Amino acid sequence: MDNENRKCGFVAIIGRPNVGKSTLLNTMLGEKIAIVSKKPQTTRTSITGILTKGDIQYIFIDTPGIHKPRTRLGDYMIKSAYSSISGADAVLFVVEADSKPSPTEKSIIDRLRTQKAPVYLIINKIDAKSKEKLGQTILDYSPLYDFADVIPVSALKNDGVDIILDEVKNNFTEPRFFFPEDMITDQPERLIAAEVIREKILRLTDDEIPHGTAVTIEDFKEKKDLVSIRAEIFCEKASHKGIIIGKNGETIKKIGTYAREDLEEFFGCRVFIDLWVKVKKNWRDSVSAAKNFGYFED
Ligand SMILES: Nc1nc2c(ncn2[C@@H]2O[C@H](COP(=O)(O)OP(=O)(O)OP(=O)(O)O)[C@@H](O)[C@H]2O)c(=O)[nH]1
Ligand SMILES: [Mg+2]
Repeated sequence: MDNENRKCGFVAIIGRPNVGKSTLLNTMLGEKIAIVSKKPQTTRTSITGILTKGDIQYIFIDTPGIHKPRTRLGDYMIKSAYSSISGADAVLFVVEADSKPSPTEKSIIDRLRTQKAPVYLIINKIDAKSKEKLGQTILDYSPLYDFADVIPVSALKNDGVDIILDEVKNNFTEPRFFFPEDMITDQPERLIAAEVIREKILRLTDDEIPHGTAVTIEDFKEKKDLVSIRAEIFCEKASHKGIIIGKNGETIKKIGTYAREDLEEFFGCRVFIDLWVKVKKNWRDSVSAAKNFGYFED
């Protein structure tokens, strides 16, 4: 094999919550590794997605949306997002096609000034916004930073996303691959299972509950053609527990069924999921509890 022309590079994806960063990552990879929801602050940790195309290996870092943190978990999410910019070969700054730059976006831009990697302004959700709004967004953002390029896309409809791949690779200098060619993420399978279950909770319950939810995998067994998972869902209040379980256990049943369907596709085999719901008050502000859920590093 001729490895001479190989190049790889790190690409950080950053932006306010809910602009479509994780959707963009999944679309670029052609595979769903990051959970997505209508609710802001879906992504909690930085997630690595790997795409190898011919001689080029892209290592994407999807980050939690930048917001004003109100809990220790929130603090950790912001730290995690910003730390993935350092060392990146390129940064994708994702905004929506109809948004005026908010104070959050301006603070992200200030942060970007302190680093050297080229920043691409990715204007997402063009499928849902008018051309005028897109034009206005370009006018609003362009003066704020010396962007390497401005790329309008629809992450959802896979429109314009190839342009990102074509452009960012020009910044790659590392003459090798960091990961095996068939690897798509460095996330352990257990973590993916926990995240998929958390995504279904976000989808099936109302606003208040999801942010106080964590999922741990207590048992993960791989047999011949079956993955057997026992997971615990932690919520902050007894009333939340009732909502997650639902009338006659209907909600928890759906959470399990939808998660199983996704994970069967991801693992390529049958999956069995056993779900338990527990209450743990204020875990988002407790360092020890949040550490247990895998959110803080030491
Ligand atoms: N119409 C439209 N919706 C999109 C597009 N990309 C993402 N969305 C939707 O926007 C919502 C948020 O998407 P996510 O990918 O979870 O956003 P995120 O930026 O990762 O959010 P956080 O993890 O909370 O920071 C979801 O409902 C997506 O389906 C797009 O190109 N067009
Ligand atoms: Mg996300």
